[in-house]
Amino acid sequence: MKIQFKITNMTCTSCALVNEKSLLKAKGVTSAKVDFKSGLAEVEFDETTISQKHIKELITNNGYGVI
Ligand SMILES: [Cu+2]
Repeated sequence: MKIQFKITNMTCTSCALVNEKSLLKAKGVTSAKVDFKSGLAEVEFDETTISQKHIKELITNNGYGVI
C-alpha cells in the first residue's frame, strides 16, 4: 500500500532526512521519500506488518506534525 501525507515543522533538508530514515528503519516500510520543500511524504508499506497510524507516529515522535 502507498500513502502520501504532509509533514509540518520541517525547517531544513536534514529534518526531511531524519524523517525519511526513521520511516525506512520501520519494519514493514518498503520505501519512503520525504521532500523538504513541499513537506510531502510518500511511503510504501506492507499493511499486514505496519499500520498508517504507526507510520505517522514515527513522524510525530520525531517532533514533527502530520497532516
Ligand atoms: Cu532541519
